[in-house]
Amino acid sequence: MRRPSLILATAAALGTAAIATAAVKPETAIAYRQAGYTMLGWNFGPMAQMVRGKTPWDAAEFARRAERVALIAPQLLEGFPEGSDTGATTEAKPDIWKNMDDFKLKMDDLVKQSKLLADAAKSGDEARMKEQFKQTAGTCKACHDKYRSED
Ligand code: ASC
Repeated sequence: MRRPSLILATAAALGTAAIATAAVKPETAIAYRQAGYTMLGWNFGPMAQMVRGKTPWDAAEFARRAERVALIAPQLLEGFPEGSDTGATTEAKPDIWKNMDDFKLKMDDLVKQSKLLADAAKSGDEARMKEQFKQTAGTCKACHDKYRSED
């Protein structure tokens, strides 16, 4: 096999498609994505505290949490299957499903910036980590502003 990476990529794409098309109850998808965002926030919060100087800077702790964020972010999109705009209490606006291409672009921004955050964290360069944290938080905010109904 001359192109193992292509074969792996194809297998991964098919796997994702299979997961996305499997019948999932709306309430199950809502619970899944809320769990994902809870875990994202669990890790993002302490990083924000460090960036804002509310807790002491700890590069190793920041890196550990950045790695987690980069792993969680790519798992969120599949928590928004068609029909999961209702079925349980959710802050996800119906606009998500009316603008799914745009929503996917915003989710992709989060995935990319989270990856860059984990990369920056490996460098140990504090200024770079803080700047990349702000870039990543900006992608959270961009999506929330448009697609999350917050009280
Ligand atoms: C957080 C958190 C978010 C984002 C967002 C960034 O720590 O819980 O939802 O950062 O506030 O603007």
